[in-house]
Amino acid sequence: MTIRKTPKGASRRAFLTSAAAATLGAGAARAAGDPLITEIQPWAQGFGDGVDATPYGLPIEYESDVVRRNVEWLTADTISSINFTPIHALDGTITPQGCAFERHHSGAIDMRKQDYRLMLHGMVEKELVFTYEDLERFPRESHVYFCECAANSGMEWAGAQLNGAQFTHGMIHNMEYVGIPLRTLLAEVGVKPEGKWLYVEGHDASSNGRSIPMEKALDDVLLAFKANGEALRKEHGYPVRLVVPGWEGNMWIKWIRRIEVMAGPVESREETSKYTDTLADGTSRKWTWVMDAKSVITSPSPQSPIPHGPGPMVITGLAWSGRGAITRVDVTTDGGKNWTEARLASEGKAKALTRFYLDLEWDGAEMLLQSRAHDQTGYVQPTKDQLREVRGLNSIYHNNGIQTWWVKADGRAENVEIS
Ligand SMILES: Nc1nc2c(c(=O)[nH]1)N[C@H]1C(S)=C(S)[C@@H](COP(=O)(O)O)O[C@H]1N2
Ligand SMILES: [Mo]
Repeated sequence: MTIRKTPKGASRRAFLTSAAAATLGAGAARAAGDPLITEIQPWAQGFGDGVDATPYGLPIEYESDVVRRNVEWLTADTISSINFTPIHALDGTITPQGCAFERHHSGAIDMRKQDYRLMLHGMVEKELVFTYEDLERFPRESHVYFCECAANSGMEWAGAQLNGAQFTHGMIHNMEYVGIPLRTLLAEVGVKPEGKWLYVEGHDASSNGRSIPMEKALDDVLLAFKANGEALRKEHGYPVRLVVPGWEGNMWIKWIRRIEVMAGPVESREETSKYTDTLADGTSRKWTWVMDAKSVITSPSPQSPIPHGPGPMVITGLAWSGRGAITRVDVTTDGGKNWTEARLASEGKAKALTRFYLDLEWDGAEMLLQSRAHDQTGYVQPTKDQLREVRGLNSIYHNNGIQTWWVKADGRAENVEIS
């Protein structure tokens, strides 16, 4: 077995300092003589903050490294750019909006609900413009869905590159949305028989226009205005965004401005020169909408080393599929020779993140950690080499290959590939 390490160079600079700063091999504190046990601490000798101190709370200062981060060399400016969810430091499945990755083509715009308008037009019986208040009067639904940018793991096609699950897999978030099924609004305007596609655009300067086939629009697409119980954050499309479950993030139009019913697709920039997959023979495949099953171990990982010696430890990660629910996740500690079925924290939900755990008695030896997702269609997450056989080396988008972390005896982990 060959281990291919992350190349030293520009990309290595993205490696977070939290890994280096972590204390390795520390033992559990003992009660006898531990002042934290035997002495009354300052926080027990006075009062804490009153309920008026924090009208809207932020994470405690000791968690201040759990933030979105950028990869500076990736984009020329921060206006048309992306940042990454700190998945290495989160647990459970819901991504707090405050640290959920952002992707903008012309920056996050500032818009008041009063100024919001949504136009439905084209091949419809009656063209209509809706205000935010209008939208609030339609029956609502609530669903948890992941949103993954098609470029997630895109920097890893040519080999192990970025040292951290945040950077290799952090173009993803998973939120509980409240919104109106798009089919409800389409029924309101009345789609003419020749209307087979939608063209959807945002209010931002980029507009990020995309074509969506009518079957998907009538199936599970939502016009969402709440995420994780509160209003969408500005970065995620306040006041209204499109939620296109299981499909690539680019189609999840933020600050949605208009929906045009059309006979065919527009073939806009975002679905021709971008978000297509260049195959081994140099041709490009378009309409790769569904995000195939994928998983990653979030801890241990390069930004989340094992902070203790041999003994009990928790391996954990995330799995998801745009085709339905995750039914099983396997974990290997020896680079794929032996696989153990991980424990799903709760039953997989369709098109939503699933948390998995493997509770391990670690012998202290180095490990080649991988996870492999299975979804309800029977699809099994491929290795990176299996993907390359079909896709070649010139792809950017839709990389759902199996990730390897090389965990050393001192608990540190590195992004590698094995063959
Ligand atoms: N209006 C508009 N919608 C947009 C974009 C944009 O730049 N403008 N970016 C798209 C892309 S490429 C992705 S991956 C998702 C990201 O959603 P997020 O910023 O909430 O993470 O939004 C999509 N919707
Ligand atoms: Mo994206």
